[in-house]
Amino acid sequence: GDGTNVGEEVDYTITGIEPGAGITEATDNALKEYENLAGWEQQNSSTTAMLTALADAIENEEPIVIAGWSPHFKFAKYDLKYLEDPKGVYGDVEYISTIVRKGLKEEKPEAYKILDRFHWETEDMESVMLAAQDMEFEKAAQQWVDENQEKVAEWTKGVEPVDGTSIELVLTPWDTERSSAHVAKIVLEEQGFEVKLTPVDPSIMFQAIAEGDGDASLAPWLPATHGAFYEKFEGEFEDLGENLKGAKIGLVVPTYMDIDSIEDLKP
Ligand code: PBE
Repeated sequence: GDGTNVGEEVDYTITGIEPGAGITEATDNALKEYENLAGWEQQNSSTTAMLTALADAIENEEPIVIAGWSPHFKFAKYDLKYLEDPKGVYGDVEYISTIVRKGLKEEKPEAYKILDRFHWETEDMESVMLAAQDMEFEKAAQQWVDENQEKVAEWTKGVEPVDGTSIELVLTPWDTERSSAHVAKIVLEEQGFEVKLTPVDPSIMFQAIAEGDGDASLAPWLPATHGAFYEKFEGEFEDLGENLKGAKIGLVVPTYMDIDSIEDLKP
């Protein structure tokens, strides 16, 4: 087909994820910005529901338009493509940043040092996410730590062990962030910290760090995905810079769909 009836085929619906996700807000913006999306809707429920709908569509080679992101196993499992986004609503390449509460550097300098150094590659995160398909995140993260002792040693070099100092890491409820949070937890625990992981929505994550309810988060996707939340609390937390490069969000379709751009989604 030439893509002219895609809208009708998918009932003018973008299959989204949780209402509180950054990508949900970006998709709401896309619905406003692209004139050709007039009359389209975003359906929000959960990542699990989106993945089920995607699996069903692919099984039947039916069209589907999802709110998608990478790193994520769906790209390894299925043939998928990002739709071009000529208006740049979803931003370009994203990075994941580490933010900490003000005062952490002075109060828990050893944790600060480790968090400041924590960075890894897309492949590292993906290997934890893949392993976690068959086991708990705790185990998958432990496996990564065991296999990457050199990298971990770089983060902990010269850091004095502590005796049960508590530290709270705030994360968002997606596998990318479960991976980084569990790896950081293990590394901090090996240094004697007592680590609590608290999953919250992206908007709450920035607020929690700004208000000092949590110590740190490895979960902000920037500059676009969580950019609005970031700006709202800017100056009220410390940004330690990227811990992973090369993330991305956007509208995603199976490669068998004969469209390339968001502008090919017809009203
Ligand atoms: N995500 C994964 C999240 C952040 C990590 C892209 C689904 C979001 O807030 O959209």
